[in-house]
Amino acid sequence: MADSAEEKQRRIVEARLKLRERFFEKMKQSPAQSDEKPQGAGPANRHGMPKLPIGQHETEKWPVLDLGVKPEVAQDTWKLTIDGAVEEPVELDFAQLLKLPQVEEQSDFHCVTAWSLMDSTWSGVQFSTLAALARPRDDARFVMTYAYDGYTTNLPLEEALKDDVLVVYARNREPLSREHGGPVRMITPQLYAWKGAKWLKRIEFMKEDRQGFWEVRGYSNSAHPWRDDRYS
Ligand SMILES: Nc1nc2c(c(=O)[nH]1)N[C@H]1C(S)=C(S)[C@@H](COP(=O)(O)O)O[C@H]1N2
Ligand SMILES: [Mo]
Repeated sequence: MADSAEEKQRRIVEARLKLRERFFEKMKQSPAQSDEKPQGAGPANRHGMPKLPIGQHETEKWPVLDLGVKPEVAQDTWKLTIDGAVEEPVELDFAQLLKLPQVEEQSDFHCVTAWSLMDSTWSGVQFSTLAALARPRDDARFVMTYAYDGYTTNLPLEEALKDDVLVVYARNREPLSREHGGPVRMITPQLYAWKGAKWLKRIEFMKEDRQGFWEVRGYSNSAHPWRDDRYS
């Protein structure tokens, strides 16, 4: 008999939290390091340096990570809601997303489970463009993103507004497949990849920080790969 979705998710969470335990064991065996410079082999933005953050290895094939469910969201029924602490709540469909200023950007994708997918070309819209549409109020300082599989993840506004944080629909000019979060997902190249929700459904601007799915379960709230900042 097929496992229930809850059972599947429970096992995924258990496996990922075991990785977290192993990381703490390793940390205990190594001396403390200063946070004055990023821990890794290249600059934080990399800019052409073929180097990885500490503890990461490069992958050629793009792995799929989720909570055991891959929601089927058709491009022509996909909708994105932007609300919360904003002047102008927005609802966008795919055609409207395409009418916004489009960007194509190369960046890397670092998963906390230690693989990095380097040099992808992403097509989409900057998060900051979507924010500009909704006009966050002065007291908005954080965002929560919600996905069609029930996943959530939170970000400080200053991270979300970085130029390379995109809401994307294509990688290397191929439409995003369902398993990778198609039709539309978010990417956060300067943070671990769990901060980018696949099957993006809603962006909520918040005055106070709240934690998302993995953050509640002990992943770092800040999630900086260049500081080896994986778990809290
Ligand atoms: N909706 C949703 N988004 C998600 C996840 C998820 O389970 N559900 N997993 C996160 C994690 S841990 C990673 S590493 C990346 C994985 O994206 P990929 O499956 O395309 O490699 O998506 C992130 N976004
Ligand atoms: Mo991940």
